[in-house]
Order: sequence, then C-alpha cells, then structure tokens
Amino acid sequence: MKLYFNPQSRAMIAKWMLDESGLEYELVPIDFKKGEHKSSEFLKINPAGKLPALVDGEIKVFESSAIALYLADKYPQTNLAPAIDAPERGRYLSLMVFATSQLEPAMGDSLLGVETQPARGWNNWDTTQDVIESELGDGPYLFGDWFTAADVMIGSMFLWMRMFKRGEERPALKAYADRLAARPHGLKLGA
Ligand SMILES: N[C@@H](CCC(=O)N[C@@H](CS)C(=O)NCC(=O)O)C(=O)O
Repeated sequence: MKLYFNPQSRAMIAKWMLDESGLEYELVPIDFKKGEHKSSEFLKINPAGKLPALVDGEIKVFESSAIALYLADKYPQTNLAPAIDAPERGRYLSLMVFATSQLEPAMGDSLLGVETQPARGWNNWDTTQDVIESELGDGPYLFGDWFTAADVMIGSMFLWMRMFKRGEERPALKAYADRLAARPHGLKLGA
C-alpha cells in the first residue's frame, strides 16, 4: 500500500490512520514546490491534484475521509469501524462525513474570521463544537472506550486547531485532543 505524502498536508491524517491500523505501507514523498501533485502521473491517482492519496493494489482512493473509511472497512481486523450492519454504523458514518463537511469548513471560517453562512451547508465553529462535545459525552472517545476512525477524522480537526492556538476553550474538547495526541501513534503536528 502506498500513501502519497507530504508532512505539511492533510496526508498526516491518513498517515495517522495507517499507523493506528498497524498495516504495512510505504510513504511516497510528494514535493509541492516541484508541483509533483499536479503531474500527469499523480493526477491519474487523484484528479484533484491534492494530498492525501492512497494506492492499495488496483484500488486508488483520494480525500482523507474516504481513505479512512476505506482502510477501516477493507481491513476489519484493525477494529477501527463498526461493521456495516452494526447499530453504531449510522452514527459512525455521520461523524466521518461531518468531520470534513461541517467541522473543517467551520474551523476554516473561524480561523479566517469569516462569518459562517449556514446556507452553504455547515454551522459555525461554536455550533459544530457543541455537536462534538455532545457526541463525545464522557468519552474517552466518540464510541466510549473504543477508538475508531471517527476519532482520527474528528480529532485531527481539533489537533489542527491547536497548531493555531485555537479551540482550547472547552475543557472536554481540550482533554479529548490531549488524549488523542498522547496515543502512541497520535497525530503530532507542528512538532
Ligand atoms: N478535502 C481534501 C483536501 C485535500 C487538500 O486540500 N490537500 C492539500 C494539502 S493539505 C493539497 O494537496 N494542496 C495542494 C494544492 O491544492 O495545490 C481531503 O481531505 O483530502
């Protein structure tokens, strides 16, 4: 399995997912300055010309949430996702998609100081944090004691925010980010 990678990118999220999975993989370095992500060879893997992208045999996957969903489903022995017919599955899928469709754009609005327009499909940073705080409950993870790919996707957003010295106002979410960063393979950004 090959992960197309640059440490200054969201490919760090896919790498975290792979590290948590214990699966073997190879990193293929992509130099943004040389435009390697826009080469015709790379565009055959991700037509959007962005990282991360994963190649597993014949299968090509791009978009960080798609990569996390793919890995957890393709390799169920990693125990990083509820089975397709498990009662937790609906909530799991919702959180996986929420990470990049709501939490991430809300985070972007907050960092850029832009007023969120809910008509575009996501709520503001405060409201999206309310959702995650309530989903987390007493934790320690989104599915209680069970660490899943949803923690990789949702947790990454809070760990990115931390790099910008933001998103630390809420004790429960701060403690969640601390727990994730302290995992042996936890995402270490800006280190
Ligand atoms: N929604 C995508 C975002 C991918 C993305 O924006 N990647 C950035 C790096 S973090 C990139 O490759 N930028 C290079 C470019 O657009 O030229 C995902 O989650 O995979």
